[in-house]
Amino acid sequence: MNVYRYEENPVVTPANVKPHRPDFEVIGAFNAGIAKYNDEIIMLLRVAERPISEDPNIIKSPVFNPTTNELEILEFNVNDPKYDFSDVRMICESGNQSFTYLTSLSYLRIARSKDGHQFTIDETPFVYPSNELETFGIEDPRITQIDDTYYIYFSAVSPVGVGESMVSTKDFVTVEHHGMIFAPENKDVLIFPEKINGKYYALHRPVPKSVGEPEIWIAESNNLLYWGNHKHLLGLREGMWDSARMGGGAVPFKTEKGWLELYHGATEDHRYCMGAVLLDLEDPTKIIARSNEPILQPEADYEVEGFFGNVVFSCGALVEGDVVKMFYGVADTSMACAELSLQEILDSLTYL
Ligand code: MAN
Repeated sequence: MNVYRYEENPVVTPANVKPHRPDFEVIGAFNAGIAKYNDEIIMLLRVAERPISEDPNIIKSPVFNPTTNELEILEFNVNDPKYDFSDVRMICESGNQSFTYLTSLSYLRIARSKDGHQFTIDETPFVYPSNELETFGIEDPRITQIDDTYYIYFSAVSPVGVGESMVSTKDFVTVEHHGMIFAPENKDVLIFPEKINGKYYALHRPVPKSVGEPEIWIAESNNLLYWGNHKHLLGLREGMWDSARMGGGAVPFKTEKGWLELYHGATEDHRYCMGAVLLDLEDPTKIIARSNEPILQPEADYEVEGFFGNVVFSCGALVEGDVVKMFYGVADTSMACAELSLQEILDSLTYL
């Protein structure tokens, strides 16, 4: 697979983003949703910020309070045996794998570009936590354009779980909120850009607890808000690049051979790669072909090292003829872009 990584990579880094308040620092500008609006490429960044801590023994956790509309800053001592700080992304209770607090708060902010190489970043957040299901932040947006409306959906994180919420906009200025469309635990929703045989379709990734694995499902809807007829679509594969976790990545796009979905998979040691799956044009619940090898894996310095290294994670791509411009988050830190040939991706798949 020929992968052309932009010379400018990473195209956006935390240093390019001004914190939204003076006592905070930006630690991530990554996992961005992608759209074309007028003559611009909109990169809707997940910006992660944390309160600056003067004391290396104190970790501060920002939590949005929906009653006051303010952030509350909690403080933890790294020597407190009640808590486990071994995963930089979160604060867990000792002996418990699920997190109690996050070490940063994420919100969505717009970066704009004419050419996909040089971006300017808006001065203020675009979508910010605004309700009780978003108190720990909003993350990993995807954007599906249907006619003149852009549907933006993202992980909404709070103590009651991580679900997927949706807003929409026509101008990237005014936003309409539609509430939570997939209840916890669910992430990595991808809404197809058109109806197929009269129905909207979405990929989603529930995380079953008693039996089952975090795998990709597909659902249908008449109105984009209420989803049903859920089917299990794509499973983990032992010993392969997508053996431990997986989820949809970029919004699926139409090719002659089928709907192409660029999805992420990770191994037990949290190495995140991108691969592809081809779905039937007339019935996207049918799989035609799939990547046995990743089409993109963490190799460049900025992909291997960072806040959470060895991660390439795409939430959006633009397709122009044979060129797939895959924008992707690197190491939970910055944004990069790589160009791949659509034909090469299709040829690389293993047909079932
Ligand atoms: C995972 C990672 C983090 C994220 C939390 C909550 O641990 O994806 O980046 O903040 O989940 O969604």
